[in-house]
Amino acid sequence: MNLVGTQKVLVADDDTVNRQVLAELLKPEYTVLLAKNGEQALERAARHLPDLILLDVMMPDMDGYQVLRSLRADEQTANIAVIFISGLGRPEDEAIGLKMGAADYIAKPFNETVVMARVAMQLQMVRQRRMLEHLAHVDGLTELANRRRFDEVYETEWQRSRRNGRPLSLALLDIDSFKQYNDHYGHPAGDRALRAVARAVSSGLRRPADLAARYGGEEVVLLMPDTEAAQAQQVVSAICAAIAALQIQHEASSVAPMLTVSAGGATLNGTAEESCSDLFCAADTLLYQAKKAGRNRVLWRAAAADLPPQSGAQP
Ligand code: GH3
Ligand code: MG
Repeated sequence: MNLVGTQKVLVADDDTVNRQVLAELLKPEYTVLLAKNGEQALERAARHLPDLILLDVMMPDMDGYQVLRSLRADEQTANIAVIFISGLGRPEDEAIGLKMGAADYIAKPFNETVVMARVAMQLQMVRQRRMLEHLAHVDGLTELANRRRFDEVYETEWQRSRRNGRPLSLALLDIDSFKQYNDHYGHPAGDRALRAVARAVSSGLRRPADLAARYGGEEVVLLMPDTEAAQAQQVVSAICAAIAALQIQHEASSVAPMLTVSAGGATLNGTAEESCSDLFCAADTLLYQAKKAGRNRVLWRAAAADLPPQSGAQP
């Protein structure tokens, strides 16, 4: 997500001079991409996902209105902000553009200072919207994804797995004797430990599509699309071992002298008749069993037979 760094502006205009003038104007502050017709605009928009498009209304073959409709029809480009730039200066034309969902409308011949001011304002709004979306999806303490984000992604990934028959692995990870940790070291130390655990979890994930979310107080859920049970179990075991290797002292633990975690996991075999809540419950049951069996271990349903029983650090 582009929360920091230079924002990208795509200028789509069939007139070479207009394109050049706008490009020169914007270049000192933004990364500028150019398109000379509607088709090119759509292609560049899909490829580069600009933050804003300055879109000429009158272009041969595909006009700006058609480009905007196509952008909105594609999930990937649907939310890109668009400012129409048009020689059609009548209020009715402006109204059409705005009704179609354009963020703004600038009449030609344009004033450079006004263009820059309007572009800056739209890009500021884009930044603010992204920041709000980001905050709505992230847990404030651990900076992992939050429960809401997990629910959204889980639903999508579960559907995808059903559609393409690929496996989907899910694990629940819970800190051992964390209540005692808080009681012994205090709540602020507990928060620091939780953040350290979250960092270890994030660094242990292998693929961009993997997701770690804070599910509850000291419980983290891991979602690994397109990952077989054996592979997922290895990833989770490595994460648990990495957490123990942090050597966060835990004198009050009945399990080990350092902070440890337990995990339960399950893999949806793409073709099996299983709902997403069944898969989640399976992982939860395995987590419960891992706790009951003494904690500091990973248990997996349908684990590959050739894997040895997994466990984290030994006391
Ligand atoms: P188990 O090994 O069975 O998981 O035992 P536990 O003590 O970890 O589990 P329990 O459910 O009894 O206690 C969870 C503790 O996690 C209690 C709660 O104070 C602590 N906790 C939950 N969220 C936070 C948090 O945000 N910060 C801190 N410091 N502690 C938290
Ligand atoms: Mg716990």
